[in-house]
Amino acid sequence: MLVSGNEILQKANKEYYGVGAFNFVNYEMLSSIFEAANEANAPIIVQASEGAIKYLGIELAVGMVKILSSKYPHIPVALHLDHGTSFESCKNALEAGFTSVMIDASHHQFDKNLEITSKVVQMAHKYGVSVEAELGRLMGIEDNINVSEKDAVLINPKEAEVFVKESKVDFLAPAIGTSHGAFKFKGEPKLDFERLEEVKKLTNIPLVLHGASSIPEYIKESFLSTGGDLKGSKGVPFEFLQEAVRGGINKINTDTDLRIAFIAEVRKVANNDNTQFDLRKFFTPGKDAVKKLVVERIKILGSDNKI
Ligand code: PH4
Ligand code: ZN
Repeated sequence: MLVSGNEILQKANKEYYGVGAFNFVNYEMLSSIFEAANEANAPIIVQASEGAIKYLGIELAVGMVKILSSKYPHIPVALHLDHGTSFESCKNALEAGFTSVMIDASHHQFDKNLEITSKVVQMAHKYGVSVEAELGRLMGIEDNINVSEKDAVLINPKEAEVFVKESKVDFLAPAIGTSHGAFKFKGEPKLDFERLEEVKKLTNIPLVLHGASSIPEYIKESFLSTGGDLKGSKGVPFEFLQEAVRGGINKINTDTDLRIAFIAEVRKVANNDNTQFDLRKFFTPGKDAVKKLVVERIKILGSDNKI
């Protein structure tokens, strides 16, 4: 059933588990995510970025989610706008049927971010739609970074407290050292868990981890074995995800892992049979790989059997 993000994440916050938020850009990715949620008996968030919406068309993005959620009526699903860049973008999404939106004004100064976020919250709450905002910058932190450099990049817990109180935002994405894509850490993976715990203590709302892909060894291997190149790639280890959930993260964004898993299978088919041009022969193994990966992540986050 299509529900608001709040319905899914307030429960996760109370019961201390993490819900997977998976990006989709086509039917294959989306249906694999639903199949995985069904297998794991888990609530799920499916999310589309502005780029995904442009690629698919907003009607199709919403339509596919509605059709799939009526196929699996027992699964609580929220359709979330990922990294909405403006009030208009959030308005378009909620008018089209999204049940959750992110306004990402984190590149602005604190006051401006607060002003834009508050406006979106006022509008979205009239529709019963939940809102996510972000504070800090999504960037890896190196071992040799000093305190003031770190403070300039990562979330400030005291600011987070004021931001949440004044904006009435439902979920907050704190920058604690993750970044998007396949190359998250130059040295050893490192996240600021102390800062996370401080933010949770002061806000007590569901928190969101962006850039949470793990690039598990078997997915990497699968991509490399087909002649792909992922030199220097590094993701967020599974134990870090679990520590983040213990520290107050309830929504975990994953896109890169799914892309790599899917494309590795497509590459395999292309390499193994250069006469093949039946799309289904390429996409079926891709879908199976994505489903397996999503089930695995749901279990790591602890949202399996939470329906
Ligand atoms: N996201 C995904 C952003 C995708 O414009 P676009 O469609 O490329 O945007 O918000 C994440 O946090 C994903 O993190 P990941 O890269 O670690 O999977
Ligand atoms: Zn993100």
